[in-house]
Amino acid sequence: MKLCRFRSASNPWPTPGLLTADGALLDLSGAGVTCLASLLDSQDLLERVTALSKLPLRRIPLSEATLLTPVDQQEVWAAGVTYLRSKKARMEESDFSATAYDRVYEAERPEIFFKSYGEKAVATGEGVGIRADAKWNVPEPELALVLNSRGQIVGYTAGNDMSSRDIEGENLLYLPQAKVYRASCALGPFITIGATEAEARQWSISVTISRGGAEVFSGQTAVSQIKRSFPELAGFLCRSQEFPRGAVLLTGTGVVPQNDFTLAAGDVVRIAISGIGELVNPVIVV
Ligand code: DO4
Ligand code: MG
Repeated sequence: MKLCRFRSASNPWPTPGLLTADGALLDLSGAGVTCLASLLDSQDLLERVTALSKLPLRRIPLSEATLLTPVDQQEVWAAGVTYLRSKKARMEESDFSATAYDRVYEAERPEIFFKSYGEKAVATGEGVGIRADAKWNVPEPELALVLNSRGQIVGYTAGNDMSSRDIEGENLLYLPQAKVYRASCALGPFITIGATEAEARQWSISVTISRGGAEVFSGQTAVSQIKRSFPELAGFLCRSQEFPRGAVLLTGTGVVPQNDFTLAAGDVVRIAISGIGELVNPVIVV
């Protein structure tokens, strides 16, 4: 089952929705659900959403809805160097930091960094940013774990952990600047609930980048290639930490364009995760 937040012509407020089998959105606000994060916090989420799906709620054709990010006020964090491909790419971009990436890939403790406030993340259709002071910019297509306020993984969404590779490569201490800036995080469009980790590990992640209508990069990976288990990543995020509104954890990238590739303003990045849907964003300079 897939949850989202959307706006429609008849309702300009962010509204929680459930995607139906025939591709419409059920307006969950008609059943008193006004906040997706609160719904995700339900003790028995699957049972609750199944019950909601049977109610005679208003249906909005997907083509008439504007999909928003599927997060409210959750913090967004990101794990890094969880795929061999990511470790290799980081080691290539920086002699200076190469051993740090090598070590963290093997270490018990994963790399985890703060990425965005939920309200700053951008939705499908909105611009993702490349920094005006960076020369080497790439998207990072990632599966994102959605956690409730009890630290339980309750769903999955797609994410783009936009990165400035020249800034990151210059000095590891510049990582927050390479990763956290305006429109550096895209999320959505749906949160898939009810899938086990084993099922999610069957999914594929693909990214295509087009420029002036022509494809300039495409790549693919499999969720099964993530080195660490989902509870391991979520467990480290929640150590000595609390998320009263829940959290989102990007799980790292397994697709990195060749080293001579950089994004340009006007490019369109399409990230598709087989169990979730497609996140599409034009690139803007910020
Ligand atoms: O340490 C750099 C960031 C790693 C990352 O974002 C990833 O592997 O996806
Ligand atoms: Mg990343």
